[in-house]
Amino acid sequence: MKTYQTDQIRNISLLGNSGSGKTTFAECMLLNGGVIERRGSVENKNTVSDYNAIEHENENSIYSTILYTEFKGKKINILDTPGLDDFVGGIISSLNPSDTAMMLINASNGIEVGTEIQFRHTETFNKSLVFVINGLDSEKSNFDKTVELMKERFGSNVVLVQFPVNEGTSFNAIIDVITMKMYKFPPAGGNPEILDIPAEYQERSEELHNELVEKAAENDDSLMELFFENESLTEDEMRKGIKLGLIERGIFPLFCTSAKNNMGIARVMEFIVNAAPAPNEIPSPINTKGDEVVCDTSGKTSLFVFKTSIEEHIGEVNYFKVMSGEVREGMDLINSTTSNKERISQIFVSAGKKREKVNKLVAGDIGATVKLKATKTDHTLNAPGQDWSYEPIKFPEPKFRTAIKALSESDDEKLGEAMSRMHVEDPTIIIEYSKELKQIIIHGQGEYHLNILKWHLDNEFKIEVEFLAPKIPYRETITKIAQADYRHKKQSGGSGQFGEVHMIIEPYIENAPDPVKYKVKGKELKVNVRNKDVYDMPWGGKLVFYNCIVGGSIDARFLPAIMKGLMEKMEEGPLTGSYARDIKVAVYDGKMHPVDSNEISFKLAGRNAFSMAFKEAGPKIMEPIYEVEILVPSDRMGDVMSDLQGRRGIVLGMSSEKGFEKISAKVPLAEMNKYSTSLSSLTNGRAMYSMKFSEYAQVPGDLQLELLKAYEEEQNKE
Ligand SMILES: Nc1nc2c(ncn2[C@@H]2O[C@H](COP(=O)(O)OP(=O)(O)OP(=O)(O)O)[C@@H](O)[C@H]2O)c(=O)[nH]1
Ligand SMILES: [Mg+2]
Repeated sequence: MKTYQTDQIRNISLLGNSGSGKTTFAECMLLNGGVIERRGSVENKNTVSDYNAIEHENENSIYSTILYTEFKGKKINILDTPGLDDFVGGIISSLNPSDTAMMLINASNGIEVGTEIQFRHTETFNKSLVFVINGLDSEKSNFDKTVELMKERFGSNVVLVQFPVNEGTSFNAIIDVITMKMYKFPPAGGNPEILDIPAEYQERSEELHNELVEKAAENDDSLMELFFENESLTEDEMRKGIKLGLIERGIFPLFCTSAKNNMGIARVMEFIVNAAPAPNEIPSPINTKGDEVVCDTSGKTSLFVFKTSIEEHIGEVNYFKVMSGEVREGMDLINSTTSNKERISQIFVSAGKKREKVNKLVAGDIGATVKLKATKTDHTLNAPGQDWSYEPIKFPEPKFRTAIKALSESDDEKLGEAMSRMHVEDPTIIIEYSKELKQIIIHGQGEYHLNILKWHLDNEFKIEVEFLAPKIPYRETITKIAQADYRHKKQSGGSGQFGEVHMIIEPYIENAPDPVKYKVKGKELKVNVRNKDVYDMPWGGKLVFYNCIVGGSIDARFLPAIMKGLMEKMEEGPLTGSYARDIKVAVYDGKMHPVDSNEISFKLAGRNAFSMAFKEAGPKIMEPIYEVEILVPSDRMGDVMSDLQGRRGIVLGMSSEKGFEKISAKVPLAEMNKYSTSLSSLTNGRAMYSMKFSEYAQVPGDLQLELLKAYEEEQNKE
């Protein structure tokens, strides 16, 4: 392949709800560019994208796939993304290197939840956006309705470049109001006949042409002047205005296709090479030092790795965008994260699993390399002497978690390796080795997402695992003052043990004064704080320890042991073995034995006195509460609301948001297990949600009893 210059490159990510036709569309782009000779299909499991076995099995994209095609002297890098929100990692990591997002909309279904979610991602990443209404050959296709909904939802920036002729099962032509021509396709699709617009469509074409001209002129004063002067713009002037509008997200041009029949894709590709921005025409990225990185081949070499996959027989494949300068085969670059020198021994352009070697790639281009020592997604490779790096790709918060366990313990290590490998390929899979819950928890974007992980473990790594309900990271605390004393005594032959601790505990309240006296069992007890230590618990909250020992009843050298005993119980709370927090402990008296008192005695005495006092101090279990935001179509609002109430959810607010109802609520984590699956079935997959930790709150009394009972049963089992 020849080396394409920056202005000859277009980086396009294909977005759209699952089933909108992205992979099929990409296949047409490769055929039209001569990268393949025959089109495969998703049904026949032989498309260039979707080459993973699991994608064949599920007949939908699960990973993003990097492809390229060559068209009219330009190179189009294509990032085919998975439409399902479970695989949002592939969408976000593809938006990063792309300069223009192309959103496919299914002509029969109109705006779907995936359309909505991904439109928001293009807003977040400020990407130029082109719309394509695909599937105009379908029986249920409804172009006008879809356009109406799009203008309602995405506003007046949606501007038609084309409209279909003979929409439905006999769809075979498109009218384009930039070129003011009709494109009539042969039954097998492919190259159209370019004809004059038939009289019956003239009026509509003129109308739409003027609308587009006006919109194009809006983006540049000199074009506006030309427009006022000539009451129109030439095709090239229109393209210039549209490009400026695209860069500003001031215009969302809309095209018409049937990817299944390869109708209209070549015209879209023509638009992309003529009017979509090249990598050096979009705003320059800012590196972490705050410098603008200009997309210029004469600049210093800097590559950003936006995706890493692990391929059999090859190992890690790092996909990168050349942010500045050029990369040549054999070059040594420095990884600004690891400071390692990395030899770029080979450079590839890839179309699915097909890889073609190239000698060099210039600024703005996308490529892949292999056999690097320790380079991962989000890493930057620079020419020696330069230490740029770029903001890491921001993936959404996880919204589904499960515990995982290898069926056979001998697989534990293999499981760890396999999972960290999957995290490298998909950073939205987060593995947590929870010491607290004594579980391995995997966090992901949905049940389907984690079932794919399980599929890989079963089929590729041959590790049998089971998913278990993840435990809830409860917290324990107290609500009132309690006193306890405990004598630990073991004096039956050999070295004895003896230690006695008297303590008072009370809830920790911010800025409350140190204790002076307590009322315990009706009697007043004065304490004299000799020393105070405040500990921030690693899991949140405080522990305050007061040494109020008088008269040397406990030697100072045993206080750290008492503290150790306390900490053990703070780590494994007396109620359910959960972390405890926000407690003040005053040790005010005790007893020692001249011979038998030692550290272990006082650790145990401290620990048990604390447990006893804890159980008398109005102990409470706290549960994590999450803020949940749900976007749901209004016709399903009632179902979602009552389901939330059934999950002890407290609705904080509701608002209409562009065709969706937005519900904000606070829901206990314990009630959110498998929520993505329930929400999807409640709304036919037409809702989306996000959740993030909010605070801890006391569990209801009946639940506390249940948890205590369950813990007791567990203890008895051990
Ligand atoms: N009738 C019709 N079917 C189409 C068209 N484009 C795609 N399809 C079919 O729609 C189904 C989904 O197509 P894909 O290309 O896999 O859709 P996708 O957007 O990649 O879906 P995900 O990978 O799940 O995000 C397949 O059965 C295609 O054959 C079209 O233009 N017309
Ligand atoms: Mg696909």
